[in-house]
Amino acid sequence: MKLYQADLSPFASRVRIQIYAKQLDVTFADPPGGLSSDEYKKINPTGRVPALEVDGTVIPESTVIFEYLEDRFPEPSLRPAGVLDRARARLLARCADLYVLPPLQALFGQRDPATRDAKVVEEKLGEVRLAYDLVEGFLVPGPYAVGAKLSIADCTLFPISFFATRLLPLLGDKDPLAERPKLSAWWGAVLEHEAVARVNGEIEKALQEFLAPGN
Ligand SMILES: N[C@@H](CCC(=O)N[C@@H](CS)C(=O)NCC(=O)O)C(=O)O
Repeated sequence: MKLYQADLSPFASRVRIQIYAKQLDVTFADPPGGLSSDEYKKINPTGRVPALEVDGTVIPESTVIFEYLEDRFPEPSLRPAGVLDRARARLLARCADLYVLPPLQALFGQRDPATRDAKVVEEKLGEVRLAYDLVEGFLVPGPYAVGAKLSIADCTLFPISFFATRLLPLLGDKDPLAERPKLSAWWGAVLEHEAVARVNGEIEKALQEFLAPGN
């Protein structure tokens, strides 16, 4: 199997955590011609990463890839044991995608003080705070997001929260995890997981390269 991906992508990062946690034999590739290029769209019509190539078939969309890998390689399982906990894990992942990530992406576009729009920053910071209040409320006693095992909730929330913890202080706001007790405890625990720690290092390195002068 081959995963078209980018280390900085929160969508690709959730799948890398899963691949490392399950110790799957997957090679990683940059999208040929770049994201959204005609060349890459011939392989993956969405032009986005991640996309998983399996025996000549390409599966786009991180959540679809995640579920495919769970179905095909059930052990070790990243699905909580009970059906209610599975719903809780999917709910947290969905909250992260639907409510935390969009305002964060808008804020990422505001990182340069020279072109920053204070009104947009204030509005989007408010949306991020509300979204993390939701997540804090839905977190289940850990150490992971839903109980004692890594799940789609951790894999989705971790890379998104990496950006939140970096970006909000840059914009003069508080780290949104530090001021929420359940999220703060979760962050400390999830970073101890080997697969998460590995992806943490990969995103950090990719971010430094992205932010390097002249890039
Ligand atoms: N819903 C998609 C989103 C993937 C996505 O937007 N990835 C970004 C990188 S973080 C991308 O490939 N963007 C390319 C573009 O917008 O041209 C998923 O979950 O995989």
